[in-house]
Amino acid sequence: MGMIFYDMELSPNAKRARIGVAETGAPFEKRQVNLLAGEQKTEAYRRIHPLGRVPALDDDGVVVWESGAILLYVAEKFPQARLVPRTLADRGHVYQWLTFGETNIHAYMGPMGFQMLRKAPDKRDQSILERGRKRMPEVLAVLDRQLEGRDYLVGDFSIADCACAPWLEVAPSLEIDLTPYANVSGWLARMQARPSWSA
Ligand SMILES: N[C@@H](CCC(=O)N[C@@H](CS)C(=O)NCC(=O)O)C(=O)O
Repeated sequence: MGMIFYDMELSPNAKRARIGVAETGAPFEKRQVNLLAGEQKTEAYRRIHPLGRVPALDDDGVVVWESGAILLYVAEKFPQARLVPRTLADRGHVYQWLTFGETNIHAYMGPMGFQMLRKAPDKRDQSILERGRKRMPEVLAVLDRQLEGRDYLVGDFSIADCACAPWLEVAPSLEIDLTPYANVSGWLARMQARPSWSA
């Protein structure tokens, strides 16, 4: 059966995991889950992901969901892809940025994306949008400092980059300006140039 990746083309969370899966070079089948039609909430799909979300990975019956967990899973399953560094110190830093992608980037941008993309303008919760726009400059400044003199977050490309970059691609549509963060913009362009970005 191989790997089946439950996906949604436009979802930054799905993209975080999809990049890592694609970087392994192993074949995988993408199955689109139509979030706008509510397919994620069907009984059948909840047997894959009990919360009814994307992404999820089914690797020959081993089902893993949460994009960070999928990234860690494929990094361990395909060591030849070198998705995590060799030294424990560097791996510690990769795990730090992997978690940062969830607890800082997705934590603000995920709820903003939901308001902007899924709700009519007059139904949007402005407090969620304001909170994100207030907090993201600090998050971006931290990323920008980390990327000073580095091509990727922990030196070589790793799952940390997969976890952090996809949400930033949609920053302009959430009225978050990336132009003050030149290192972040350069790194995002490097990520977008990798074949896995459009896998
Ligand atoms: N922390 C989860 C977040 C997953 C998530 O929120 N996915 C969104 C798409 S970006 C989703 O499936 N939403 C559908 C819904 O909640 O109905 C991860 O990183 O996998």
